[in-house]
Amino acid sequence: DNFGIQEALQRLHVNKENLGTSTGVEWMETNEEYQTSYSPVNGLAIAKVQSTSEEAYEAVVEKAQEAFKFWRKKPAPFRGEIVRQIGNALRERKEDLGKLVSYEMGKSYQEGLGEVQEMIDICDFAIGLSRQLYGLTMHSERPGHRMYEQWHALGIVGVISAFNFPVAVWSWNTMLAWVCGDVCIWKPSEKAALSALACQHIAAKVFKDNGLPEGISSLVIGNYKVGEYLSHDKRIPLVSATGSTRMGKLVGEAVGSRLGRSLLELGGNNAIIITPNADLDIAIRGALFGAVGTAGQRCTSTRRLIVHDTVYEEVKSRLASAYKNLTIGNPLDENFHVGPLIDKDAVNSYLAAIDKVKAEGGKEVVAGGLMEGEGYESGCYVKPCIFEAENHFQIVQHETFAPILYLMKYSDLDEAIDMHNGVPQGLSSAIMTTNMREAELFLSVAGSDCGIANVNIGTSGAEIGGAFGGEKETGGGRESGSDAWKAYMRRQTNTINYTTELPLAQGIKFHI
Ligand code: UN1
Repeated sequence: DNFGIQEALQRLHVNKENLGTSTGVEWMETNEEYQTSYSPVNGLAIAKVQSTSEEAYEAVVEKAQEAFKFWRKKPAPFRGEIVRQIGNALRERKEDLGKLVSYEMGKSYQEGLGEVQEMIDICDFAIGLSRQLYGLTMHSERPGHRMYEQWHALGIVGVISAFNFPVAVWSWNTMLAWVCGDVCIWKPSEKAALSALACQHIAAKVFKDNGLPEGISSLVIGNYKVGEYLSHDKRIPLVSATGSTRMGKLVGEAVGSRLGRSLLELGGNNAIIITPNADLDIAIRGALFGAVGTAGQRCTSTRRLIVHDTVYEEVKSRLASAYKNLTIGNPLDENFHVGPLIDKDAVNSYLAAIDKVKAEGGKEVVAGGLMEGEGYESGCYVKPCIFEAENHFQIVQHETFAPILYLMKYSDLDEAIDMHNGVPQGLSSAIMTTNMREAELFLSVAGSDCGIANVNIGTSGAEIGGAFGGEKETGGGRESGSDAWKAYMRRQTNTINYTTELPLAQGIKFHI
């Protein structure tokens, strides 16, 4: 049984004719080598895609520039209407796309569906936003003058996305960018190019059905080199990049050196503080999903648990028994909780991290290791594991994209907050407590230093309505909800004089 994946691929038009580089419905032959997409579920090749050559990239940017001149003049609510149609097309393809995401990158089918739901949600958000791209009006200090600000479309937005959320993160960026009047060039992770191809088909059909030109939605395929085309290109005013801190620094530096804008959503090292006043049923469940969901491959995954010494032993033993009940296997089969890691490189990083934490003095609570035997032929399935560790361990300071959880003990909440903040990353965080003072301290300026701080829910699974992103090495960018749209527009301050005088600001006198 293949869980209907072949049929889903057909319906999503993921087949041999999809070459890779696209400006919409048009696909470009590039003479570059093909790369094969393998599924970590069973190790089989799914399909081949062709990398984008420098010439093809040039053609894409030229089309995008042309399309921008057209698209920016369309009223924003019209652009919202196009996004509404894309949202509806995603509703129709939710199961198929969820399945492809699950098969291509290994998250559970339920999480694949959840990811497509995030796309649908951001479409709805963007539609409303298309009538709310508000600027402020100001009172001028000069008589007979009016001041206001307006937000204009920025231009071409480059979107570099990661394998772990191969479709949702693209949609957070593009749906907002499109209603803002921008056009987008997407470079998906080369590890999840097929999910991107499927999305490109869905969006391109809507653009075509509405008689809109090529170049509003473009796709380029390849490794970091193709990402470099985007980050070095002066014609791209904004590059939004999701991925490792290492990658983000390269993108940020390249874009910064040409004084472009970058929006970075990079690594996390997310912790949950469990206080003596926690509802432990909720705390255990929140920590469990946070640590093992998506096999620990979310940037919001829970990597550290900082537990008060009075509840430490109970948390440890309850977590250990919960881990015993986890089932590991084919993510398309809903009987399994945990799917594979993305590839063998990820498995090697996971194994190396386990060696490292042991070498640094970590104590095993739940053992890790590679799964072997029937159903695990891809070599990508690993056991979620737990170690008692210390916050200053090198490996604890580092984001390992795998289901490894570090347990730590504290006795005083200020000390716990110091430990919590004592890592280079600053994405997501949580406190488990029913005590108002503890919760408010954690959310205060002296509390969590992360972009996301939760009470009585885990670190992962943010809703699209809030701004998503984090501080420090997470890169400082904010995507998705709230006023994250402002990153995709340029602000213009306008002063209009409707008198016959010409008074100068600051009362300066200048007469001839
Ligand atoms: C990511 O891992 O890059 O909050 C994004 C979450 C999801 C998004 C994660 N909504 O876990």
